[in-house]
Amino acid sequence: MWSLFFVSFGLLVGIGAQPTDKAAKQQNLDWWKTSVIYQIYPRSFKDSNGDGIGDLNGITEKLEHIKDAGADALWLSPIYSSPQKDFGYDISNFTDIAEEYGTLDHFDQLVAKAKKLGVKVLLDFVPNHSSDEHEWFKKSVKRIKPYDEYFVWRDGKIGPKGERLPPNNWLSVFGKSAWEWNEERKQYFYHAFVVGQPDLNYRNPKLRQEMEDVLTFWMKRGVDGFRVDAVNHMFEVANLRDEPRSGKAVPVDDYDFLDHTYTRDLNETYGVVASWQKLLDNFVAQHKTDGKLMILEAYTSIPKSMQFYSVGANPFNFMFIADLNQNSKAIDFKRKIDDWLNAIPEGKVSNWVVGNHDNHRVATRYGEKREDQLTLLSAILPGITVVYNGDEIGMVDRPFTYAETVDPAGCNAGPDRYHLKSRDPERTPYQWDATTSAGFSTSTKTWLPVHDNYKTLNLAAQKKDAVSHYKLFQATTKLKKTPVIQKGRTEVLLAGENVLAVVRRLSGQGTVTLLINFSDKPVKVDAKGWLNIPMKAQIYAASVKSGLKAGAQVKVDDVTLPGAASVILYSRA
Ligand SMILES: *[C@@H]1O[C@H](CO)[C@@H](O)[C@H](O)[C@H]1NC(C)=O
Ligand SMILES: *[C@@H]1O[C@H](CO)[C@@H](O)[C@H](O)[C@H]1NC(C)=O
Ligand SMILES: CC(=O)N[C@H]1CO[C@H](CO)[C@@H](O)[C@@H]1O
Ligand SMILES: [Ca+2]
Ligand SMILES: [Ca+2]
Repeated sequence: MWSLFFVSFGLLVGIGAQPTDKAAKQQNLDWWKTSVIYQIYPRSFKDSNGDGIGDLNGITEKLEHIKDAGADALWLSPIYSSPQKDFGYDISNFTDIAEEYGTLDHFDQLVAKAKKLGVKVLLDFVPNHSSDEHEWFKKSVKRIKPYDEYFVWRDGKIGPKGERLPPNNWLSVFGKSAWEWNEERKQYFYHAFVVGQPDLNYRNPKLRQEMEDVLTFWMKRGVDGFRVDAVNHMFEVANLRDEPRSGKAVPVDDYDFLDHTYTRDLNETYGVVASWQKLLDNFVAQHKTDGKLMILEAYTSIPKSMQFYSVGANPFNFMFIADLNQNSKAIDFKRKIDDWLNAIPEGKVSNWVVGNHDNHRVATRYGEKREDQLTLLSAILPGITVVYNGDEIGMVDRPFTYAETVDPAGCNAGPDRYHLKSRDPERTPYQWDATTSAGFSTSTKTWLPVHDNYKTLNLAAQKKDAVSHYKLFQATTKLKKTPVIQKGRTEVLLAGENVLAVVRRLSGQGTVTLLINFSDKPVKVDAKGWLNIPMKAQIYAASVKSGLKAGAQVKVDDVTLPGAASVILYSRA
């Protein structure tokens, strides 16, 4: 049924999908418009040499999987030289590879194979901070010019008893003061994240030039763009004002104790982002390459996100992580999606982040019954889908004890609260098959333990099963390549109190409709009456636990949706 259906559906793929003008064909300037970006967490993806840690050669070995899943691009979480205090987000050389991950040659081989497969490669760019083991920081400590000004240094305050105190009350994202005393320089340095991640000083023009050179270095090595880490943390106010209390009931050294009005979302950020975008665009113009994508991580409000579009960049849309969850109702989804789509400036591309390495896995956040909901929703909505490795097979969080915890966010929170902060549960090794360490490593000792459900939950098994999360994922990536999804009109509607509907229509190309049942009980939907979609429709794809079969004909004015089910219908008209 599946393959038959794909044959007929496949006929539609490609109609109108070819760029008409010749120049656009040679230089694909906005290849990301309806793409699927697949995030790889290198430490946990594939270990090629049996040391229990994922590496570049492991990724290269498995690149066909990205292609097979139907993703257009991969984004690598940091692979740079690093003492790994924050697992790669503490970088000691922005233009070299971490020893345990491989070498620049291995990187070049990875990029070459990806290009051959037609998969774009995005890197994680981490501008806010370096590692305290970076040469710049070592020189900054010694006040060697020009490095002395590369970081955010301040004198301490003198307390009532003559004791030394940090310059102000600012807190680190991972808890406790954001200031660390340096005995050699006799000053405090600011670190928004862990102590080993001193913040870079973007008020220094030389530092800004260095970071632009980093972007150019990687573009010359063939990367297709960057995912920019923690961009809204780039600037802090120069006058170091204390931040106000949030009023939240959390410990005084918890990040959420304060409102971060002076250390986040400063408007100087947009100027720097604009200069990077220009650098990328100039590179593309000069070297006649495909477009370079810059996509920004900023957990912030819609207006502040939209401001990034106005300087030519793309902000991540985190609504499925930050604003919505398994308790949200159909109307909550509709409102949030409408807010975002209505705010996006004309001609800009939206994106939908399903999961990442900083948040619980989507299958855990949304629960067993609803775990496919976001796969279908992100596929039908216009724009880019961003998925985290393992989500395509429905991997779930692994519970950790405090003793097993290695993530600094968890360790800093202590034994009573680590489970609220730790990101280890969503970072366990990828489950390839039922062999040793889930096929991730030949070693039984891996940097994080493998989830013990790997014998049944793994990619190899899901490729064999007639119905699986993986098969469903593949169906949705195919769907994204159809003209109706690439160009069709979008309507986000309710079809009764508990049913969210997304309808995409393109004249002559058909109608694609997603229905999500937000109640756990079956509901009957008159999709004809509520949504005015054509009477003749079939099921294109449905959530795994729904029991609905792809290819089955549907009576559109009388659809029965099983409890918690999500289903995509396709009509030719
Ligand atoms: C970083 O690595 C590069 C190799 O790409 C090397 O040439 C350079 O000297 C290193 N820089 C620092 C500051 O250690
Ligand atoms: C940032 O905001 C301040 C105060 O609102 C304003 O004076 C300044 O011009 C703004 N800077 C930029 C780069 O927009
Ligand atoms: C989603 C994401 O990549 N978050 C990162 C933000 O930055 C901090 C510090 O670099 C990392 O710890 C997070 O993983
Ligand atoms: Ca390894
Ligand atoms: Ca900063």
